[in-house]
Amino acid sequence: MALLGESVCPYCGVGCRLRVEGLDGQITRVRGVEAAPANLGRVCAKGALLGPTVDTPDRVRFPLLRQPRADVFQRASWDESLDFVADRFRQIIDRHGPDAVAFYGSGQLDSETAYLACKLFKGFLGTNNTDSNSRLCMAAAAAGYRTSLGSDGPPTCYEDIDHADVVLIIGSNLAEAHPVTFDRLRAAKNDRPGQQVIVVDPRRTATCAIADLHVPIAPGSDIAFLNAVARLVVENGRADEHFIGFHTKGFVEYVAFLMGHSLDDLVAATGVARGLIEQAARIIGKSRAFLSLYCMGLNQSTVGMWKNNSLINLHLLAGQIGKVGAGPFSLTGQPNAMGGRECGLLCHQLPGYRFVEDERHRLEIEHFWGRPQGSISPRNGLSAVEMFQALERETLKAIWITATNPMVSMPDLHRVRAGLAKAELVVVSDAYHPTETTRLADVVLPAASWGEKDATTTNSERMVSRSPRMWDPPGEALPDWQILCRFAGRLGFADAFRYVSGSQVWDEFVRLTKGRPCDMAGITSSRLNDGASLQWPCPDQFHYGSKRRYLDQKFPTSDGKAVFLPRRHGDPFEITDNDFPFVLTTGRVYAHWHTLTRTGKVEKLMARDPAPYVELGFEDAERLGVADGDAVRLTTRRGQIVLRARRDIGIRPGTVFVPFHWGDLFEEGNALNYLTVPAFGPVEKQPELKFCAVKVTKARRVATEATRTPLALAER
Ligand SMILES: Nc1nc2c(c(=O)[nH]1)N[C@H]1C(S)=C(S)[C@@H](COP(=O)(O)OP(=O)(O)OC[C@H]3O[C@@H](n4cnc5c(=O)[nH]c(N)nc54)[C@H](O)[C@@H]3O)O[C@H]1N2
Ligand SMILES: Nc1nc2c(c(=O)[nH]1)N[C@H]1C(S)=C(S)[C@@H](COP(=O)(O)OP(=O)(O)OC[C@H]3O[C@@H](n4cnc5c(=O)[nH]c(N)nc54)[C@H](O)[C@@H]3O)O[C@H]1N2
Ligand code: SF4
Ligand SMILES: [Mo]
Repeated sequence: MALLGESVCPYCGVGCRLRVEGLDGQITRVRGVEAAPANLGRVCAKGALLGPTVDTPDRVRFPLLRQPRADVFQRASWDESLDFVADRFRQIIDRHGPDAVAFYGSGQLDSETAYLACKLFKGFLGTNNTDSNSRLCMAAAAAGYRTSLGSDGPPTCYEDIDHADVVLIIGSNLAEAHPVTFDRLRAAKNDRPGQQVIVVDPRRTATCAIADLHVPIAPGSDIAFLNAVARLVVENGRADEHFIGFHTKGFVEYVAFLMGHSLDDLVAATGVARGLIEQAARIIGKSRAFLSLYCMGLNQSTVGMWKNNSLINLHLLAGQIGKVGAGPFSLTGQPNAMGGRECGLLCHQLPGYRFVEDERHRLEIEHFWGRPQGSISPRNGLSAVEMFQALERETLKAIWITATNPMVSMPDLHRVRAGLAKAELVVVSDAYHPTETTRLADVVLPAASWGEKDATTTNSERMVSRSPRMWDPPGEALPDWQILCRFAGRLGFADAFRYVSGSQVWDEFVRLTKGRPCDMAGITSSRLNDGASLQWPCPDQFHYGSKRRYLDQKFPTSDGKAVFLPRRHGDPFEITDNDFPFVLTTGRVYAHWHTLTRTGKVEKLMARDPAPYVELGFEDAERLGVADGDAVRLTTRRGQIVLRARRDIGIRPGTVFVPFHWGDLFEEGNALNYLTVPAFGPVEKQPELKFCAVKVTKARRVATEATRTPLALAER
């Protein structure tokens, strides 16, 4: 058995460092690296079972071109396929202008690719239509940090878990979605029995196993909960007046706002007993080191940014930020959702936490890229949901999709399918084919995946690491950044996209972060290639990186003060009524990663969670006459699906939960996101994936137990 290398896990944002061992071209063992601060030797089942995902029969090995007017793909050469795509892009831009093309990427792209996609589309093609699935994931957290504290990026680190005396887990199912961080918290709690854990989630999830207090609020009522807690903290005399006076602004208006709402009204909106909220407020008010961990339960909402602001208000009120063991810690979903934001991949961003709408930022980037003034459009581009809507309206003509599977993961899939059908050109770069999205593409490009390329990523705690290439990609597959460079060359930009290595791309990018809040100028390729992992800010190459931010309690706002932002509780976009009386909320299970292209091929993981299901409360199930395993039809204003029922005593009455992993390849037309609503927040533009109104009825048809459809191998 030989060591193949040490690499960051390609799944969740915990960013575990893994030791990968192999024999005769096969991975034989994956273990956690003891010295890695993210995981201290731990690993979860998904990471440990990466082996079977690498060399599968459905890996894309060569570029594939759809045959005209047919549903078959033909193998093509790189030259042929990229010439074709470049010609079509050029024609479309000539006819309709640069905003007729778009790049839809992913928080799973390495920073090298995210940076180059931004450079090519924003700097050279002249459109800000680059966005990523981070829009469905972290946009509200990014906007929340920026508006409250002056900059995106968490102030905290994993070690804070060991120092906190109170941990609030709100809208996060840590045990299943960030299992290694959960294990660390459990261990910390065992070592320090005084540590208290509060979980705020409409469901009694696996995370509640370590909760001292579970507050099962009504879906969507986080702002009411957080405002009620804040009001009680003030009333209990627990506000930190010194911190508030010196380091914040807007406190007077904030308190007036809190006092302007009756506690009874706030409590009523949360749908839980007042005593639970009082208890939470007492625990939080007395805390000496208060840490909160939060994720999609806060972000995936039309008021996601407001939920984030409300949570940060609570930290400011209690002076619980910028010190050891304390702070609002947004858990990142994907392995490089942080890096994507640093590189400026979202449609309102530019590299180094800069913004499209800021003229000075545009000038700085244009100058750096050697582009004439005015090359970068001053208008924000289309965000994720808007891209697919624009395809259907035919204002967007071409889309390049990389490292994401929107035909499973976007809300309102019937519309997504219609959008893709209307597109003049759909290019998908993926590691596997078919996926629900590649089978709707005109061109499928073979991407080198985890272990097959050098790749730099930033995890939840701002830790930047480089994962090495450990083996060769299959067939002619290439790293995503190289595919983009080849494409850029064909569009006439060869000089600006001539890189000898990913290291060179990275070193160019980090120069752009010099002096910015996410300063990575000291995180050079030579340090990363030597195996160093460093947390930004890290301004020069002698700097050891920063575990925590804001320890001087100065915030990157114009006057150095953090801002209280009073946010009112309101209704979600689609409320329940007589026709659609249940709330449908959605999420994940431990064994699976997103749309199953990888974990769906691992026998042990499939054995744990073989098929989709709907979780509904015991009493609701009784009332509907539904037993465990019965078929249940879920109908919303957008579609219907049939799933097996799981009765659960831990879910709020009136709420049902469905995991989103299973797409059309598992059972045609029966994916969760056919039901969900595409409404999104006005600023952060993150869709409301955690809330829509649904009808639940008993069905006769039983959902299939089929495994993934046999692969259509004919075309290769
Ligand atoms: N096993 C596994 N782990 C993963 C992933 C995966 O696919 N599989 N994906 C990764 C990614 S990209 C992400 S973004 C993270 C997501 O990680 P999480 O956000 O922890 O996971 P979810 O299951 O999407 O949602 C978390 C919880 O939010 C609750 N919730 C729903 N509505 C509300 C609400 O209105 N308020 C509150 N307070 N809670 C609510 C749900 O009941 C659910 O338990 O996981 C990452 N880790
Ligand atoms: N209802 C509902 N919907 C949701 C969510 C929810 O909670 N509820 N969560 C949302 C969130 S937070 C997220 S992050 C999204 C995730 O949703 P997606 O991003 O669509 O899910 P993945 O399956 O991770 O898609 C990644 C794709 O990249 C491919 N791939 C793997 N490695 C590589 C590589 O190196 N290069 C390239 N080019 N491709 C590669 C994989 O095969 C796969 O097809 O789902 C969102 N959708
Ligand atoms: S916790 Fe996340 S990063 Fe760590 S091994 Fe599991 S999936 Fe990978
Ligand atoms: Mo995510």
